[in-house]
Formats: sequence, structure tokens, C-alpha cells
Amino acid sequence: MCLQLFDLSGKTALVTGSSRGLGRAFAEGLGKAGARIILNGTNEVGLAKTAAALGANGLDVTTAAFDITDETAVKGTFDKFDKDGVTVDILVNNAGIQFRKPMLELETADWQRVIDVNLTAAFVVGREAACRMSSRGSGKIINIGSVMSTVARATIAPYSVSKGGIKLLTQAMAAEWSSMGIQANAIGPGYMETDMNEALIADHDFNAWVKSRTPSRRWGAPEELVGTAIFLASNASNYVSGQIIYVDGGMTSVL
Ligand code: GCO
Ligand code: CA
Repeated sequence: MCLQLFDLSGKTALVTGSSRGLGRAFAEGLGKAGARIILNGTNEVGLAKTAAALGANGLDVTTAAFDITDETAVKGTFDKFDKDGVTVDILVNNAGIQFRKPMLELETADWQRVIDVNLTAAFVVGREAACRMSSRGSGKIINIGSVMSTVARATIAPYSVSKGGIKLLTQAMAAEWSSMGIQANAIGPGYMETDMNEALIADHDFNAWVKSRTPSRRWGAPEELVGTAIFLASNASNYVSGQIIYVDGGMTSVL
């Protein structure tokens, strides 16, 4: 009985920014739990390569190439889902960019781009998905935050602000959409070994700092986020809404 709680068979999950990195890990994990996966990104070649790789592992994978910051493209994609009879039961708002620069040197355009991709797009895609989930009376929205949803680090202000916003957007979604049968929650990854952090991992001093600042004394592997994603995507979390779960080796729990 208890494992059925985590079974995603018959569900369709859209994961934004999923041709590589954490998005790919989320897509693969939800697929292995039985969900049909829709990969998203703007690079059709990269998407097709990842779809082929996951498909070769027996997963049910399709792709939807659209720019999450282009509202017309987002609406058009969901209209096409409607026409094709595709229901997005699970939305993982994963796509995100990083931009590291001290605020005194930061151009407003660079600030805005990070907010547009990491936060506003999660609202726009979330709204399109939730509008359809509400008519079905059920749905799961998983927003990807960060340890930066609750603490700041110098030189990544727009990223931190966007991830702080993701935490409260998740709570706002819960406030408005839980009564419609939608559960909206967030995952806050710690320092994970991904392309986005390649330069940090290679930096000896920064790498040493992460290990000393993390009680688990190591970087996280993307796959270590999958269990939390399956939980939040499944019936096991039907009475959980508005929460953020930090998967960070204990980092946000200690000084
Ligand atoms: C940085 C990193 C972090 C991590 C992650 C932590 O520059 O400090 O990019 O932001 O990527 O977001 O949760
Ligand atoms: Ca690389």
C-alpha cells in the first residue's frame, strides 16, 4: 500500500529547463516513478538528445520547446496541450539562471533578466497550468527554490531575490489554489554538483567553504533531490501545500 502512495503512473509531468542539470534529474526521477515526462527548454537539439537518452532507458518522454519568459509562447504551448488532449498533472518550475556580480557593478538589465527567468516565468507557467488543474480539481506544482530562498550570499543578489520570491510565490499559490485541489510546494536545493556550479566546484577555496558550511561536509548530487520531488508530485503529499523542503545537507539549519 505505502509504495502506491508514490506511484506517478498515468500522470504527466512538465519540467521546465530539463535538458540538463537539476531539471534533467527531476524529469528522469519522475519518469522512473511512472510519470509521462514533457521536457522543456529552448534548444531543440539539446532537448531531443536528452529525450532520446531518457527514452532509451524506457521512460515515456516527449518535448515541448518554448521560452518560458515569452508569455505568448507559454499560452500557445498550453493551448496546444489542450488541443492534443495533454493534461499537465505535475508542473516542476525548475528553469533558472545564475548571474554573479556585486550589486554596485550590477546592470539593471542583468538584474531584470534573472528575475524574469527565475521568478516571473514560474508565475506565468504556473498560472497556465493551474488554470487547467483547477478545472480538473487536482494538480501538483513544484517550484524550485534554493538555500538562497532563505539566506543571502554576496554577489548573487538577483538570484537570491528570485529564489526568495519563489518561496513566497509558492505560499501565494497555496493560499489561492489549495481549495481547488492543487498542492503547490517548493524544493530548496543546497550546493549541488551541476553545470551552473562548475566554476564554484573548481574553485578550491569556495569548494572548501561549501564543505565546511554544510553539515554533511559534501556537495549534493542532483539525484538526491529526486525523492523529495516524487513525494511532492505524488498522492503522498495531498495535504502538504505552501511548504519548501530544503535538500541541502543541513546547510540552512546551522550557523
Ligand atoms: C552560488 C550558487 C548557489 C547554488 C544554489 C544553492 O553562486 O552561490 O550558484 O546559488 O547554485 O542555488 O541553493
Ligand atoms: Ca559542463
